[in-house]
Amino acid sequence: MLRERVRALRHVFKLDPAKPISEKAIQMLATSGTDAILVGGTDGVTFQNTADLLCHLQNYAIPCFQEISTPTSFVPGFQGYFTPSVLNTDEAKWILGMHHQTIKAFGPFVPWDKVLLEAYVVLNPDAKVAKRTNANTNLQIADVIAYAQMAEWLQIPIFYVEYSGTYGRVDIVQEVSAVLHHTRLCYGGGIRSQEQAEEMATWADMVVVGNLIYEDLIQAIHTVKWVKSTKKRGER
Ligand code: 1GP
Repeated sequence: MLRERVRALRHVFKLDPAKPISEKAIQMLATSGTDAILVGGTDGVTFQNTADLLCHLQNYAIPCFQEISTPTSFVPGFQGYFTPSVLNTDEAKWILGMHHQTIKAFGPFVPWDKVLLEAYVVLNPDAKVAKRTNANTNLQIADVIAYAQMAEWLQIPIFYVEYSGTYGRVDIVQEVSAVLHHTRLCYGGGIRSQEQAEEMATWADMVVVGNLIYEDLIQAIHTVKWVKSTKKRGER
């Protein structure tokens, strides 16, 4: 079951289909020991560039999931699909509006047993995703905790603290960690060093590394061992 598989994810690389990447880099990522590769991005994601990337990834045994940002980029063949719902926006289309339109258009083709909802809280105001979704990033810790509690109450399997492009506040991740019992806590954003990887892995169930892949591939590969050798505090 997909929910069970997600529980086993500790380190994940996020690949953006709109960014060029070499075959050698794909091989290094797929054989790095990471638990999965998540394919998705904010700009320029198409059916074609996602399908091309999946085609290369399928040469390896690594589990691959697609994070669906636009309905038309849905590509069959992934082991699972994550659909983001941004909780800290007032624009309903980024919460569940896109899901509604997608189901209306493609409902009979949705592989429901392979789709999981992700509750996002977007916290870097400069990130493309924050601007696109008009996210309210000016939040107190209490707001983020309340969003996490909503995710838990709604039985959303993943709560994603998203700092895409910048390293986030560990105190927020730590406090959110304390209120989640069934929902998995995912952290992504700005991980570039051993200290950062270990710090976030101490409180998050799942750590996502994205931009570093394109900036310093070797350092990105190192994050796998840094995250996976860190024991999460209060491991469930
Ligand atoms: C992006 O959370 C991921 O959606 C990872 O963030 O690209 O900053 O590593 P970075």
